Amino acid sequence: MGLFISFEGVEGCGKTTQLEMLREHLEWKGCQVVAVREPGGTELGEKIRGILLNIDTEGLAITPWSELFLYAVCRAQLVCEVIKPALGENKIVLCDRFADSTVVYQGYARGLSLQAIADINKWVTEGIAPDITFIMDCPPEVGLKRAMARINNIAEGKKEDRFERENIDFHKKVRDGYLRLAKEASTRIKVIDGGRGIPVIHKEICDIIEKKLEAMGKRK
Ligand code: T5A
Repeated sequence: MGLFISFEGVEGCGKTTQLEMLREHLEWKGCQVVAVREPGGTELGEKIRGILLNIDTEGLAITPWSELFLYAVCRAQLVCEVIKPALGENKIVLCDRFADSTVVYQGYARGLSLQAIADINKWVTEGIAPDITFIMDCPPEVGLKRAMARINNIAEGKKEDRFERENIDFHKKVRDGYLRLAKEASTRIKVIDGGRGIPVIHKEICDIIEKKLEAMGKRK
């Protein structure tokens, strides 16, 4: 089997930046890499992503349980269509958010049943879990500031998404939820200080992955 790595954290914590840098590094080393994001990564998932994140669908009044199941649909499709086959072909899968996001956002922050979320995740992931998860940890205020600065810088018409509009208490619950998960699964989850410069964080992540690949006897 290949290697499954997920990136998690609060809005604007820098996980997409680090995932792309790791992808480039691994491809430069000659590894076969598949990079995907949640929600999304499949045709169906990208369509549902539009519903879940687009501020223009606010009028739909998506309930917390509906939200949970929409994320679950995206995950089921992504696992079956992309992640499982890629791991079966011995590839390295980099995933921008995965099941932990549902535990933290819909569980700890929205307050839905953690047991129900665990059960749903078990079904839709077909038992596949990341080998390593990087939580890019930073105060939500820092992440939201970065996310807003990016919105102000790019294409006209790009707006904040439904989650970026949540109040600061919601985002604090998300961060606390991640740190709690990290304590519960300390072997799999690596908490990375995301408040530092981009290159320093990249080096720390590469060092961890190099060690993992060495241990797996896959160093190229
Ligand atoms: N969600 C998702 C759920 O509620 N349940 C679920 O089950 C799942 C899967 C996804 C949303 O869906 C929710 C969580 C999310 O709210 P999204 O658009 O994918 O929405 O949003 P995010 O995952 O939060 O991704 P973002 O793109 O907003 O943020 P990232 O990936 O954390 O940050 P990144 O790398 O894009 O960087 C943001 C900005 O900061 C700069 C970058 O250059 C960029 O401009 N930056 C830094 N600046 C200074 N120092 C650093 N170290 C920096 N790193 C990056």
